[in-house]
Amino acid sequence: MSEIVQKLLSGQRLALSRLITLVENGSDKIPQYMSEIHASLGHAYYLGVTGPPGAGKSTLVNRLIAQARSQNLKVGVVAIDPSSPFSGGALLGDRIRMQDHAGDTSVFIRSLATRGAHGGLSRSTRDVVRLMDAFGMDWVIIETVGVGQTELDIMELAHSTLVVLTPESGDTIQTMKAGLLEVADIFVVNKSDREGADKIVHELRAMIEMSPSKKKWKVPVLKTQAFQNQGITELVEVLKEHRATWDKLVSPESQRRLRQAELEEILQDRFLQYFKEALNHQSNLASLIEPVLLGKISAYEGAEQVFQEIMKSR
Ligand SMILES: Nc1nc2c(ncn2[C@@H]2O[C@H](COP(=O)(O)OP(=O)(O)OP(=O)(O)O)[C@@H](O)[C@H]2O)c(=O)[nH]1
Ligand SMILES: [Mg+2]
Repeated sequence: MSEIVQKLLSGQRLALSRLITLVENGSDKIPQYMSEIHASLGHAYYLGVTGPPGAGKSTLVNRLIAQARSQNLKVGVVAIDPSSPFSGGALLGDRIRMQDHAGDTSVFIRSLATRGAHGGLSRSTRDVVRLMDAFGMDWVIIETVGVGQTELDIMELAHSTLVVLTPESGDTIQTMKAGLLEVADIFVVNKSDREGADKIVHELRAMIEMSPSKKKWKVPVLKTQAFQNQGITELVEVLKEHRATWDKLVSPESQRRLRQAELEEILQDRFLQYFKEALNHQSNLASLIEPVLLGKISAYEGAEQVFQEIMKSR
């Protein structure tokens, strides 16, 4: 086993930090490291927190960290901004309002920058979350901004997903209906000190009632005021309940599907990488794609010829 992974498994923060940087930079060592930590996974509770910009997600996460710490649990946080994958960590730093826990060695907060990471944001996030799990975190919280497809993909990773909305989120709810229902295990209407909170709560409950979901879990809708620490203990209770029922909610088939999807994604990348390397070394491949680059034949035709050529030469 690599030295850095040994250090990670023995709880050294510097190793965790370095490994996350390697994920961000798309290091070719990562597949090996992920394989090495595989047997150490499965301890942590993965909690996804998503919702529109400024809804109060980080403030809420800050409160959740405090709750977890009061039970002496170790917490890792990954904050992601899919809308600006090239912004790096600096800008993201501003988004994080979890400074209360900056000096706590049982809390590790990291904004995820994804410069050059292959396989996209959801893969990098998955790897970072697993590193935190292997490190020994009891909770790993994943904060993403937005409620689009990227967030949905990322949230597949979580045991429980919180969708944080505010009294101003009426339009989001109307336009995102199906997506929100698909992703949310729990709705939180934060900033409930503001006018219109009850209206949003009713809208969400009506939407949940009407959805033909076969879920064994009735999605709760809670009100919070994260900045005042209101509604947080209730939220933690609901999270515990969801976690406790999780085994019954998630079928082995859906777990298999997720793993298969991950496998296919990795294989797809491997094949693409193989093709790109082959292109550099085999001039016959370069001449096969030239007509595509010139626009003379379709990309389909060129791809088929390349595929046949690669298969033949193996
Ligand atoms: N009125 C009110 N303001 C709140 C509440 N919770 C958080 N805020 C404020 O809302 C603003 C945004 O909070 P954040 O926690 O940064 O929100 P966020 O969803 O993480 O924001 P992004 O990560 O930038 O999308 C801050 O000024 C908070 O102080 C609340 O319950 N009521
Ligand atoms: Mg935030």
